[in-house]
Amino acid sequence: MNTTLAALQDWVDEVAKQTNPDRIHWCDGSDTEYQALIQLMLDNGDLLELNQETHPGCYLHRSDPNDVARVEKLTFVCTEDENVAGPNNNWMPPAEGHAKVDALFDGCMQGRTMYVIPYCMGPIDSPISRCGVEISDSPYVAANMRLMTRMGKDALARIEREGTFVKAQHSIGELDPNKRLIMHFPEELSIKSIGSGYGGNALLGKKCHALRIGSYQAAQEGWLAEHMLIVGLESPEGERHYIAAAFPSACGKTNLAMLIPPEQFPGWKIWTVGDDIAWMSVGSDGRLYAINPEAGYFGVVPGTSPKTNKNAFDMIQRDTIFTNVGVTADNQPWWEGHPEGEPVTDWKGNPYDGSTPAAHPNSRFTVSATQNPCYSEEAESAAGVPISAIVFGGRRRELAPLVMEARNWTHGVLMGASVGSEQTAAAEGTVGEIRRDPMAMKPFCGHNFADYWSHWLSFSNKSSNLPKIFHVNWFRQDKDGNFLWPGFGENLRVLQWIIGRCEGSAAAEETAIGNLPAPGAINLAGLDVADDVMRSLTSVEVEHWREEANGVKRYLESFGGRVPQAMFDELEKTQAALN
Ligand code: OXD
Ligand code: MN
Repeated sequence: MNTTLAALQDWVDEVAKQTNPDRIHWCDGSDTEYQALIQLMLDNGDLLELNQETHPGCYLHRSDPNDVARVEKLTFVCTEDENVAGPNNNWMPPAEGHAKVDALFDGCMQGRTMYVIPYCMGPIDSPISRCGVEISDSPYVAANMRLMTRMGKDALARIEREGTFVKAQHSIGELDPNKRLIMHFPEELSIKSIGSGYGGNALLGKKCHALRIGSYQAAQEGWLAEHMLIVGLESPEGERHYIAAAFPSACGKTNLAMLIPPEQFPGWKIWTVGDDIAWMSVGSDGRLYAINPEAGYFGVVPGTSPKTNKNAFDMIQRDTIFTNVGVTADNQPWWEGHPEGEPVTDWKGNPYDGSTPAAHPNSRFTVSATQNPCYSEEAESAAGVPISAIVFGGRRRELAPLVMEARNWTHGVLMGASVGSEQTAAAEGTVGEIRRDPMAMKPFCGHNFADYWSHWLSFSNKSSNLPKIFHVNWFRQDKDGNFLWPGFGENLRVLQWIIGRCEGSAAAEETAIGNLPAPGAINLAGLDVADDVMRSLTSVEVEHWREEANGVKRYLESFGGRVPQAMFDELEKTQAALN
């Protein structure tokens, strides 16, 4: 017996019987174990050692070239009633889902070690945290889970105490896209994923548990599981506000979570609590409190430089697993946007000839959050951090202003539900196409969006002390494709206005689509943004917004009768004001 919890031991025995591994290893989460996993992967070729003088503790993993992103078309939510999964998910009845995926799992671990990986999503002693156990035949997954979650014996002890855990079964299978399935069974709190070793498909604590299973469970239990960073902003006077912000994948969440204040903001400090996921729950004072269920970052590498994100750049100089970057002649990691060196080998291991990027556009770093220079100790707080503002955003070259504030909670939920964004490389699909991505949860909401919105709306009955809701867009472009707003650290100017709105000190103008910054209300000191550019960033193009409102209405209607009427009523207010 490796655990006192019979339900866990029985499940592990069952999976072992089905998959037939040579060995079973129960992960304890120790440093010795991590080093042994690294050594094993160096020996078997899963990892390559990078230059240990310049990058101590850094390694490179090269994926199968057919396995470099999440695959939404192979991702399913299996619920008894199709309407529970909703039109936003690929659906299968649970019995069929199990049968299909189990056929692939049969005997798949022969010749391999099966890792049993107990993990806790969130601080070990937080009531908001939830646990799971991942079973995987990939040492890469075991090592990454050690960086990304609280993994090992403390998690196991909590699981044994509570008696409940999410069952997360994974195998890389044959890494064959035709034999790949990522199945979620929210009603059973279980996940079965096979055929991929890519982070979002294989590190099951992250998207599969913390978001898909999490969002379903949160709706049952009265909390929120969201695709949001959590950042703390400290003013020179020492006052801290925490903001939770949702952006679609690869839209700069990690950058915003660890931004460096512009030099015109002396004394301001930024604290990162999380860069991708927030679990939030109403506290006894009626405020919304957030924890980051993760303990590490699985961030997009290309573009990371001292100019764009010095904190991230510094953080990944040591003890980092790189996936699918290029390497230089002296074996340093290299990617597009790296400030120095040049690649000699691309992410596939071929000689670099400049015809295609050296690093895959979705190449990633995995690193412990504690290496972040602005890591907040509050990330370990059992109570979580109080959220002052919720921010939604997308990547839109037109239409959406730099920032707007929702009229009230219901309008904020509608704003979140209306998020549209250009597709990025984080998932398979056509990069650049606009798609609706409500609350940046399109790929991650584990149940019907209509029910998810109802759940969001229900929070206005739980408290009158909720955060204000905003929408931002860092990605507006002119006709020639130049960005209108400098972004990166300068985004603090917008966050400062948001905090000012929460405190009642920043000026705004009411418009049909929400409250926009009054002229001069955003601090532009030392920034070279022309007046007319600022005007177009903070004005409402009425005709275009009328079309947008019609598009949002059609989108909401596509979810049928389950959509709460309050969403349509709120949209009508916007439409009436636009007319
Ligand atoms: C991620 C994603 O990896 O959103 O965080 O794809
Ligand atoms: Mn993400």
